[in-house]
Amino acid sequence: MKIIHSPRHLGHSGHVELMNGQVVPAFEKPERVAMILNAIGERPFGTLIEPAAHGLEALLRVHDAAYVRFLASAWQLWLVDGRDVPALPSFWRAPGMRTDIEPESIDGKLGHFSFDAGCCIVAGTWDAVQAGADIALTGVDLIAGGGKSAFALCRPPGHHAHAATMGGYCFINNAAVAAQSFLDRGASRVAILDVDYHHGNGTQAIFYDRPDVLVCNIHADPLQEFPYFLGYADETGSGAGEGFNANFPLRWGTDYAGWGAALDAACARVADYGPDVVIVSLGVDTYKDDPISQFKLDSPDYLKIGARIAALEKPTLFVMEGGYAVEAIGINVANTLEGYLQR
Ligand code: Q9C
Ligand code: ZN
Repeated sequence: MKIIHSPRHLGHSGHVELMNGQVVPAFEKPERVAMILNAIGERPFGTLIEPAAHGLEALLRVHDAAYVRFLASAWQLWLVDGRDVPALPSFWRAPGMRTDIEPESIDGKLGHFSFDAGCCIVAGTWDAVQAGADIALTGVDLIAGGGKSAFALCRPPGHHAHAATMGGYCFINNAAVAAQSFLDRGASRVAILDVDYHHGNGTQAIFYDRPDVLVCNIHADPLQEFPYFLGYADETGSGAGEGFNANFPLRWGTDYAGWGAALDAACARVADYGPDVVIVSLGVDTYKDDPISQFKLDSPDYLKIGARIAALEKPTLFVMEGGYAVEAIGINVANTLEGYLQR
């Protein structure tokens, strides 16, 4: 399996986030990728490759032009306002306020284009985000060219990002960009299977009214967990997309018995759909010792996840999302890929 990686992710490093009423060091940090590379390097997995540059065209198929313009310019605008610490949003609209105006002020723009304070922006953020999208698109190249599988080692993650909104550590929705790119290259049906602990609200929203992308999400119940305001079981798609979104919310404390049953149900939906390609939004924050999560999966369980996905017998692009137990993230990712390859 080709592993697509770029050191440019190192340019993005959020300094802090808010948790339990406190400012704490960011959980989404560069060490995550280093640990994954270490674990993969210890197994006979195939080759590490660098992404090819793809430009912004494919991003603009999924994201609003004004949002992409904002991401590309936010750090410079923040500096112009005299600050030299990382940028962070802290103002959001309430229902009833104006949504049609992008403020001039960088603080207003940060709120306009975000839904939480989970996305720090530093000097290297936009470059890292572009590299991440190039990584996903290089994975599309490999599979569109006849490859059976690939692993897009994206960082920062993407599945919380909407068409014009960052949040949950995510800026550009790498999985959504890849899905649209498969369609643009001739695929007629793409399935996205999101196994990250958190609901992939951005991915769901981007494809919610469309039948050409099936989105299946297995995640912590939003009654209990971020992103709170999307990811419920009654969200099944709208209009032409009705029936092409499936959510499997699970309560805190779920172990592999419960989680694996949801994976079987989600995989049955994917198989029924008959996609040309499967994109796996691969988060391993379902792990028992994840510092911000409440599921109970153990490292050997990820071998089973990989094997279950392989049983779909579809070309498969794995796209990295979350996972914050740095000491185990590499083993858990490598186990997923090994389970997939060994079936
Ligand atoms: N400060 C992904 O896994 N914050 N994003 C939770 C802790 C949001 C996770 C509270 C977590 C976002 C890609
Ligand atoms: Zn997550």
